[in-house]
Amino acid sequence: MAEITNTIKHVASPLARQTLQDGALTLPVAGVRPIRMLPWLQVVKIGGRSIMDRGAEAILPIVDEIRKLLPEHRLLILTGAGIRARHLYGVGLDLGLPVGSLAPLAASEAGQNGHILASMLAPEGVSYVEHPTIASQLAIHLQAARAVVGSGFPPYHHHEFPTSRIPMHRADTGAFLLADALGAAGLTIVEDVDGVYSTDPQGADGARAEFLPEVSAAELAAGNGTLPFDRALLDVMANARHLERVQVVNGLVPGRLTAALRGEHVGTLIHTGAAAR
Ligand code: GWN
Ligand code: ATP
Repeated sequence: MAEITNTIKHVASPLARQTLQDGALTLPVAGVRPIRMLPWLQVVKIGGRSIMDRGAEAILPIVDEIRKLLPEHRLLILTGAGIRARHLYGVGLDLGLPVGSLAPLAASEAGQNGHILASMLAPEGVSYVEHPTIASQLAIHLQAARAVVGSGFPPYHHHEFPTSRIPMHRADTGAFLLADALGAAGLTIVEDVDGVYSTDPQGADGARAEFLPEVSAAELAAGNGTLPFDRALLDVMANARHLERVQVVNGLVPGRLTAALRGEHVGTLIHTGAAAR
């Protein structure tokens, strides 16, 4: 309802008379927990380099596992970009392309992996859905099918942060942003290692890598070692609204994804900032 004050016409709103820059003023209105839009949804991120790039040897068993999972869960499966994006970064950086030009090019490789995975699951009624469809028509697609596949990359494009010359918001970050925004039941990140270790188990110091069955995003952020996912994911996890934890599992071991979706602890559980809220 409109009201007249000092000849200025205001629209009644709890935020009408204050700056949006002051967090203390907006907190009573903006600090409440958002609704869970798709509380029954399980989001699964499939590694581009760790799973898709291995071809049939890794993709066929995971397709078989997902096929068997469909009666139990409704899934949003998001793919990473893999080796083609790494080649693209190499060529693009050599030419001096800015990060905002590299981001959509790399994103399209994540999309290609999604198209491949969706084709393999097509007999089960699974399709690739485009970013705009994920944004506004996911619910109806998941009423028609038990699962859909999409690109894990967030569509930042030319708005990608210039913090690094390699796009910092890649498929792991994109998958978490979506899962948390949708209020999904969970996010499982599928890799080619059993979970998160103290150091890269496949790196030069691999022999002394210790497995971390459970860790917080804050603890990982405090270190500066390598991770099996985008470092930007830790910043996003710190501000999570719904997802209290994420599990990183080994997709090369049959049954791990199935167990994780059933709530079993079979990889590394990472606790987010939402757990403390
Ligand atoms: O092209 O594989 O969506 O779902 O980030 O933008 O670079 O686009 O620039 O709906 O909008 O290549 O064309 O491509 O992967 O992202 O898509 O086939 O505008 O369905 O047209 O936000 O798929 O693609 O790469 O995801 O990650 O046409 Mo692709 Mo991706 Mo398709 Mo999508 Mo980007 Mo669209 Mo988009 Mo672009
Ligand atoms: P994308 O989807 O972006 O293509 P991906 O998620 O499939 O990529 P990587 O980004 O290569 O794959 O991440 C997985 C790799 O990270 C593992 O194969 C492992 O060797 C490496 N890694 C680095 N640091 C760690 C760590 N601390 N713990 C576990 N693995 C690590």
